[in-house]
Amino acid sequence: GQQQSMLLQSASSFPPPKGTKLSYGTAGFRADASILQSTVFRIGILAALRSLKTGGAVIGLMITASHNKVSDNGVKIADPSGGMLTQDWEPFADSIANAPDPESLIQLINEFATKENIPLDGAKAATVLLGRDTRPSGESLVNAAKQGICSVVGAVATDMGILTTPQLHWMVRARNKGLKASELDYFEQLSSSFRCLIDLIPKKSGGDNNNNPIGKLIVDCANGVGGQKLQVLKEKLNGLLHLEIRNSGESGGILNEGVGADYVQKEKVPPQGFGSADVGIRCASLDGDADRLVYFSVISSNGKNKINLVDGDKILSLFALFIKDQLSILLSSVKNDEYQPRVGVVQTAYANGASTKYLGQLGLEVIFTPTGVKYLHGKAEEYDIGIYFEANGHGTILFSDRFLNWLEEDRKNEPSSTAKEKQNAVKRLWAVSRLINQAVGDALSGLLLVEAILQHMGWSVDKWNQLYHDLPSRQLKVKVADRSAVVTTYAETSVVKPPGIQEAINATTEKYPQGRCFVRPSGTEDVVRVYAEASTQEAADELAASVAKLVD
Ligand code: 16G
Ligand code: ZN
Repeated sequence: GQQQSMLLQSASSFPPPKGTKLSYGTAGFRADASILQSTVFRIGILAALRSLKTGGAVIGLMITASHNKVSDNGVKIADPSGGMLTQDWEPFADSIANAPDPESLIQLINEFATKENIPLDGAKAATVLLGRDTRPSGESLVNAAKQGICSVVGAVATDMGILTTPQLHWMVRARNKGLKASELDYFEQLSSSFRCLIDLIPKKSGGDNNNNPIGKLIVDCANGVGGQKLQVLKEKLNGLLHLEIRNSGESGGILNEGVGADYVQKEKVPPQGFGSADVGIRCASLDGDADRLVYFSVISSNGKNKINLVDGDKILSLFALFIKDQLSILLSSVKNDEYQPRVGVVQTAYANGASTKYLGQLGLEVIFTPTGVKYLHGKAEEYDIGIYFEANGHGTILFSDRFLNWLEEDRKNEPSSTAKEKQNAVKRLWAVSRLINQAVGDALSGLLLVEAILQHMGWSVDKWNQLYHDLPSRQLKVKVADRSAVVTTYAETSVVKPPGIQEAINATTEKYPQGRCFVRPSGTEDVVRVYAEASTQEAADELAASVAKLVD
């Protein structure tokens, strides 16, 4: 009927690229932007179907290739919760992206719709929100997505323009919860909850808290979308945050080239535009779509500029420490048989061993999952307060409804005689739950939470960095013919295939004090990655190099 001819007609305008097989991967489809028109068009169709399948819930479609080079682009889907697309739809995403012609595409869609009971009669409405980062290819790819969405009868595409990835996820989540969900609402919620945390900082006797005691922050925005959005927040915060924005992309730098969180974390060097004049100042880097955040400070040694890196593990540790402190204030008078919120901290094998040890010493439960936000997020959801971070700077804090309801009750029923500090702890946790983006890791909301906690503690970046000392580590990548030949288990810490490799890795690792090493196939590139950790940098380098030879 009408539906079939609409699909057939629009699909013919988006022929798939010849000779490339695309895969949805850890973070959606990514490739050179020039070959993505057809893929994005088809994922537009998928997004509309996903909305129909979920009873008309709002779905997000984001055009970005994050920290990859400016000529790349990509597409990924946000589910109704604001989280990543459910994994059981990934095979469908793969198969429609690779369908060779319109006829086979439509056949796949019909089969899937039947199997999943998706009504294709146009009787139901579907809504997809679209966002894109600052890549020049974004606009035409958004148009391809719109055409895909609109070729499903009853589906409506709403273009939200240029956004950070986490903003789009936040909006999807808010829309589906019936909350205020515009970009302005996002900025309002972040800035008001930040303000609230600052207002709750215990006043030192005699002093006042208004002149931020920890000095300015300089932010490298990767020449991407984070720059313009951070500028808005800065204006809203009107002096509460002493902030200098660099690499905003507005004065000519190239997206992700020698800048951004991925570059800084992997290369352990200052980004472009940072140098010896910045020594001692607190600095941060966002990635190209502002869903990753790392901090650093510039150090000068023998005339060369290096950095002290404060990575995702340390952001996680700061958050965990703060949450734990506030909870213990709150729970100090709670009887044992009352509700005891469970806190879980989620990491991957890339987490520095020293961070895992530190978190354990705080008495927190630490859990490991494979790399990729969908795994960490899913695990964190199992707790009343789930805190997750990848070392690369992607992470957030999730609060269960049960916990937030309990907090709200507690807040209402707290007798006025209760110690003021306990009331304040309630308010702080409440503010954190509003400041942090619970849909997905968000560099902007994470940055504000770091800044609020550092001000609360009165800590410099160096003081924070000394929570524990990172073990020296090394990452390498090995180009291989077929990365899927390497299969891992136990949250990627152990190789099951090819046989014999894990034994060899173990034998090599044993030779190094505090040695730890694992290999895993990348989810985003045609490589196998090697990670090694040991008591000295030389040892970590050597261990990584020896193990790289084993997989070559
Ligand atoms: C993607 C993932 C990130 C992961 C990285 C690993 C999302 C949104 N992003 O960027 O979490 O750390 O891939 O890349 O899931 P790799 O598999 O190439 O090492
Ligand atoms: Zn990113």
